[in-house]
Amino acid sequence: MPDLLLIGGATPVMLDRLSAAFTIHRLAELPSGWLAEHGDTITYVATNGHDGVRPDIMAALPNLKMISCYGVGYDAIDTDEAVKRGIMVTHTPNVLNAEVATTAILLMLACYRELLRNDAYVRAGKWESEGNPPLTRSADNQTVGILGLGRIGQAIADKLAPWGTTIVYHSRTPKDVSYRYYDNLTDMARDVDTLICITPGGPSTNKIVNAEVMAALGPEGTLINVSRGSVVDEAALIEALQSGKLGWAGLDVFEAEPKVPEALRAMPNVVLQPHVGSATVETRAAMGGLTVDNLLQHLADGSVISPVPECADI
Ligand code: NAP
Ligand code: 8YV
Repeated sequence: MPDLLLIGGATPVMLDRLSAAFTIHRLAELPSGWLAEHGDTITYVATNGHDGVRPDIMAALPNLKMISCYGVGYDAIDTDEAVKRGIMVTHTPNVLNAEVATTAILLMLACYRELLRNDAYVRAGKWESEGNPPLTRSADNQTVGILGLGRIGQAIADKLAPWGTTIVYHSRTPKDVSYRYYDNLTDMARDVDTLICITPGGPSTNKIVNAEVMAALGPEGTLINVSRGSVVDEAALIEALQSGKLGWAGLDVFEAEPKVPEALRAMPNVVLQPHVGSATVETRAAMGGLTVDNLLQHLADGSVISPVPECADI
């Protein structure tokens, strides 16, 4: 059986299916020096969007044929190097669109309706002792700017329709949709109530949500980030929230996960989630299924189901 390097975890179902076709080597359990000695035996890698494949590991696998990523974002995998070496990279698009869209909207609604504040209010017995809490803002009939109107961005737009939301968007190229397109992110931020980030990570989006964009969003504005922590300038975000230049933030992703700055953890106008955009039993089962299907199909006939665009011609 071919040798597969498993980076990070896998569900029991994934492991059952993989172990029927591959000899699995778990990176976390390998003795030191194993890769230097036996790296040439590894032809397949299964990893995830967070761990990706470190450059030193990629370099230690001279006969690698394929990397299957459990997740749609693959910014932690060097696809230039993969293409150069003829290594196929696959990911899990579409099967998580609806779940991540729900997470984005969950964060938005929690900010608007002060879900955490009101929950704490009831738990602390303040409803009984102090009466009703202050009013919140309505999430209905807002203008929402989507940064990255791709597969998940469109699912967010679709799911926001019942809230009477006006959708606008920014990406590098306009899409074939009826929503207003902005070619400038700051201009869009100025015109919206909420900005939802759902682009890929990587160099082209690094800190594109900067101090200027947050100031344009303004004191009544809400920033939701379900993309990658690298997309938002976290230091600028903390400053904007502390100074009142930005009103609220709902965050699923952070610059140095799982580390979350104490300043963010202390703020009442911030809702925090531990990168769980796709983390339901149902959606993770679908992601795991596609991750394994790609590997088994490649093993059977050299083809795959969902290559990353850079590897489509390999
Ligand atoms: P997608 O279909 O490829 O959509 C990405 C969108 O971002 C496209 O509209 C693209 O349009 C735009 N974009 C790319 N680079 C940009 C740039 N430099 N500036 C502005 N817009 C840019 O991807 P998807 O399937 O929707 O997934 C998007 C990302 O969500 C993933 O890559 C991942 O990082 C993140 N994600 C997070 C979670 C979570 O758990 N929080 C779960 C799943 C995915 P143009 O090419 O025209 O710019
Ligand atoms: C996963 C994600 O949590 O798909 C992505 O890009 O960020 C999430 O769905 C991640 O890939 C698992 O590590």
